[in-house]
Amino acid sequence: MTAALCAVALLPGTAHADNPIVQHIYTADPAPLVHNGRVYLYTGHDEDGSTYFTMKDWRVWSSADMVNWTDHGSPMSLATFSWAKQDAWAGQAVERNGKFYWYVPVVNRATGRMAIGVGVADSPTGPFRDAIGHPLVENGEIDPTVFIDDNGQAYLYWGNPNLWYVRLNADMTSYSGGVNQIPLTTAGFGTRPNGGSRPTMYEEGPWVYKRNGQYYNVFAAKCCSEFIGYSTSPGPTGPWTYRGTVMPTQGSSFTNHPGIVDYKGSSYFFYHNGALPGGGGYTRSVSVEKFAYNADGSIPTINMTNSGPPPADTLDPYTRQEAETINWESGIETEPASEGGMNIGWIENGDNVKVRNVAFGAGAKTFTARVASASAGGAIEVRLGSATGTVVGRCTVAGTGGWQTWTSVSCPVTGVTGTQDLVLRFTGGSGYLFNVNWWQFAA
Ligand code: FUB
Repeated sequence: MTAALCAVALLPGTAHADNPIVQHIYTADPAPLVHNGRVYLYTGHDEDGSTYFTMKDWRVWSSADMVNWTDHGSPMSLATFSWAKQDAWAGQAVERNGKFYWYVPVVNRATGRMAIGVGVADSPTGPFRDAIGHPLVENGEIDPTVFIDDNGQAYLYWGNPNLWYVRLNADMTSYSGGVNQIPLTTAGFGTRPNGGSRPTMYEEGPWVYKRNGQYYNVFAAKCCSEFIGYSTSPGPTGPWTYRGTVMPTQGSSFTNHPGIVDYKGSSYFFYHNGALPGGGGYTRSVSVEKFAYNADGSIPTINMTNSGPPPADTLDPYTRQEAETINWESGIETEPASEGGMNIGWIENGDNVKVRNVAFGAGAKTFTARVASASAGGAIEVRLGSATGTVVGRCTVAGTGGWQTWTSVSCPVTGVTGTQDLVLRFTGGSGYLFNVNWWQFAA
């Protein structure tokens, strides 16, 4: 993966790419959630070199600006559900009364069928635990989406090849009224060419939400390859009307998967494709595009881009920033840090991390980084603009005696004003140099 990502950094035209939003692992099946001024993004995780949907854990990321994403690691995995055998596939998280509920499909070891489990946590970044110790619902189908209506009634929808829902109780971990099937009519979900046993466009991956009194079901359509289509309804249980294409079949993955939120006054569409080196149908990556609804509430056609959305905000370098808050990286990996959160590691000579739209204002004078090294260390070059941009500071990192033995290093910086992209470029000898937990500038 590292070698492949070094290659992408060298490709012409990718220098300003913001998509895919994560480059150090493969991610899939995005499910965004806005909470307390941040976007939390829940994803699956395609294993390197996978030749099937070989997925063992889920991942959480967050952003305050839609261009720099913080890696929160893996707070939920197959091991969270003692009854789960395999296939950590597409889910969605929602907040209710200060708790976070994450609905996911996994294979039930006892039955060999796909079932929906629910994890619960006190924080959007977990850790998540199995809320009920058994499947919430099981009928062999996948891809739960959860939605809480204005009157407090919550719904869980899921399904492939059918489409189902239950009315969740206020505890979010039980339901009333049985399992209901949504009729897949061609009026509701479009007509599939040569559909056979699947006459409508609906395939999988529903994403249900409400906007201006209208209910939307955005879903992966047709197969294979999929496109993203959508239907609307005056109520949460239908009748649905097919409204057409959101995202055409694009990218080198035969699946796609939608997630939509409004954030800081704009609308964002999350999806996945095979855009990373080594990427494809089983090695996917999540990307995001900004869009605006049409005046009548319809969704415009959204195309995949390498550039992604413009920044929704600036990043403050005078507060502590996690090293794993990244716009684009080359060569690094991440891991849990002994001081909490994650750190970046596996850093070799020339690896670098870019952070976009950093508001330095009148001027920064000092750069500080929290570092650890079981080797001889190296140096952090503080650069502006790009990995080949002006070097405005250079911090030496000595060995600390361990990859989790942390110390802080500081160095002066000059000419760091205004709002700029920041690149931390790591230099040293051969092998792994050091880890970085966080960094901060002082004015
Ligand atoms: O990621 C595994 C499966 O692929 C998901 O559950 C589907 O939505 C498709 O993206």
